[in-house]
Amino acid sequence: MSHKPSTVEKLLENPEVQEVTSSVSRELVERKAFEPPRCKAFQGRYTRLRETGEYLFDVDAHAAAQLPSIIGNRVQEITPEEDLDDRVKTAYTRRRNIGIVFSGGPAPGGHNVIAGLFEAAKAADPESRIFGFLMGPDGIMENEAVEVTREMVEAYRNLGGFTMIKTGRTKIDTPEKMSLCRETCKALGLDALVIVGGDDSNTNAAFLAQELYEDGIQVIGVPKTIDGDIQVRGAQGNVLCAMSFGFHTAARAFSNNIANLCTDSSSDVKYWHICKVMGRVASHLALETALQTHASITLIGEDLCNYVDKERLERARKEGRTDYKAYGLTLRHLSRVVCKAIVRRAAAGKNYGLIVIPEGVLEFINEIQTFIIKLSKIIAEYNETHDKDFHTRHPRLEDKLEYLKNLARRLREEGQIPIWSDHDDELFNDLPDFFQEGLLSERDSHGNFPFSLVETDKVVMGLVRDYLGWLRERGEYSIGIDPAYYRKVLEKDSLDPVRFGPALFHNWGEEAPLLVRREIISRKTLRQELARAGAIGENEPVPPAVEKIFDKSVPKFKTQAHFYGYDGRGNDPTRFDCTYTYNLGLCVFSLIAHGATGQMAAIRNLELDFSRWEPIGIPIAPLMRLEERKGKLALVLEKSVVDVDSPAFRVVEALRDKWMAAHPGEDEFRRPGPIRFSGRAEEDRPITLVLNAMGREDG
Ligand code: FBP
Repeated sequence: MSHKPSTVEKLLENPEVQEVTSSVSRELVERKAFEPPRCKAFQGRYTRLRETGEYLFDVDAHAAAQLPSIIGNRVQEITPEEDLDDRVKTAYTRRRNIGIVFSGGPAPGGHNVIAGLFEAAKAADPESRIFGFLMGPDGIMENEAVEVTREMVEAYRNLGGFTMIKTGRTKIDTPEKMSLCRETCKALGLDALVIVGGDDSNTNAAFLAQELYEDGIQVIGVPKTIDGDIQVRGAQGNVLCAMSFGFHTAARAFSNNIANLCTDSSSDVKYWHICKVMGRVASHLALETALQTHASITLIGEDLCNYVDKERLERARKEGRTDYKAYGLTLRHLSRVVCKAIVRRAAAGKNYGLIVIPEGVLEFINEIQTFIIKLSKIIAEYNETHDKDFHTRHPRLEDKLEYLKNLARRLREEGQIPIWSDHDDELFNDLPDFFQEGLLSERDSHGNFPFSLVETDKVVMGLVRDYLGWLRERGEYSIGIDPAYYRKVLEKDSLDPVRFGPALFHNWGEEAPLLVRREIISRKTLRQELARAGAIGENEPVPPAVEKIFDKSVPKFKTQAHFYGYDGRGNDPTRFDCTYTYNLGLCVFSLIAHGATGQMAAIRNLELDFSRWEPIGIPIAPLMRLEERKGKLALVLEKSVVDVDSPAFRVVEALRDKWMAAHPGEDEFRRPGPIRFSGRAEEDRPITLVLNAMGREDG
């Protein structure tokens, strides 16, 4: 039935229709009204900054040489103050211009960093101005900025994304780019610049702090990334920053979706859902997802890479040699780990489940990591020595492969130690096209490998499928049959279960799910084995009920692939992230107001109850290490990967078998539910933090 236009117009004028079609949902109204609590340090009129020598760092000599003005920085503690002496108060409350930029991938909570900074700056002096640089670091270099207003702050308060000023991934890594930044800071009369970003962006912050030191322009970093890999400890192991912001929200968002798949999977019982989750290198997001959902299998790269192939080692030992290739993770081993779990669940009668694969797992696989490093270096060297970059000159996969083949030949002929040998070329050509394409993808401006573009799950699952096929041929992969069901099916056709049971199952007589004997892998072998055991005569057909049981034992391995990344990254922040980021914004202002530079704003005790949160400034320069980037060694802020000795990992390890639920009973899936903004159901911090806090003496 169609409505006349006049009817539709009337409908659109109806207030109820307007309400339900408005972009302002009820959830949004409630979200915006939330006022994140201030931690104790920010409940006074002012704050005080105290340097502490309590925390030591292992300073890298290169960092000391390249960042001399900020290498001696110490941890700064922020405490509340009702009054300050005149000199400090004048500095604290002076009018300031502060620039802020988002850098790298979006992370829920960024807008609240701006909100906290804006409110603290305006409270100190209402004339102070905050400028938001547009589209990431490019905005600084091109002086593309907007002045942040109270309306803008209100419009984006507690909302996800970096929508207000957008973001970008440009690295400020040349003297020319540094000069452009200086020009912009001077043109806007900036007193301070705030860089909200991950390891690479905080690296940018440290170099800019050094560069702008003489100009008196302060630079402060803020730990952002859903990957959760900015975690800072002092040399004695004391936790200074337990987690970057955005991690909790992304993990909760992924977990809600994955938990829904757990429900679907255990209802329809026919699919294995393969869930790749973001996290460029570190598996923190996968670990938290495991804790949130209890998925059947969760791979953790940092754990798997410690693998030692004992059989291979033993073989070599007997031959009187050491086989170094026995150490470390290979694609083959990874697929075996997954297969083992699938086979165990199948034996328990469960031909379905959830596998969580961190996108960065490739980084932990020996052979792939070698390819990533070699190809990054080859591409970087090519770009440095040619007019056109590698990808423009070699647009198609065939062109790239041709280039690599010629490179291997040329290096062999020149007698050089080859970065790309004929052997590399052969191994690389054995990989599927889509995977080759992924490994040859364009690196970002920081030289990072784009893990999110590689179909890691497809590679791993391809191998899993092949290996399962092989196991099936050997009769080692079959679905366990419930003994009661077996009896029922046979008795329905007036057959004696005891006549067929011993011939059909290798564990006949047990109460556990019954497993078809290994010799029986087809209807043909079924007939042969039943006849051999005397359960049927030589020329007698297999009874349909027995065939039905056999068919039921044959696994069909059906998968559905999912990728969780950008969706969680764009989610509106949890209350934890809203509160964390708002306080980070307040912390940034305190650091600036007390003259700090080259520091990263952080909250100590984030893993404990909110009442114990303590804002601090962490010196960035002493955290820098030399790492290979774009084929060269460069100073960068070290990424934190999952610590396999941490309580969070050890708990997951201990419960792994329980969550795999390779038994006929109920699955152990957990339903974290959607992120809730109101009510008491939402947890107040990531489970990873809760567990890791238990490992702390003061926890
Ligand atoms: P940041 O470290 O910049 O926060 O980004 C993290 C991340 O979301 C990774 O998890 C992912 O691999 C990558 O960004 C994706 O990058 P892009 O946005 O360039 O596709």
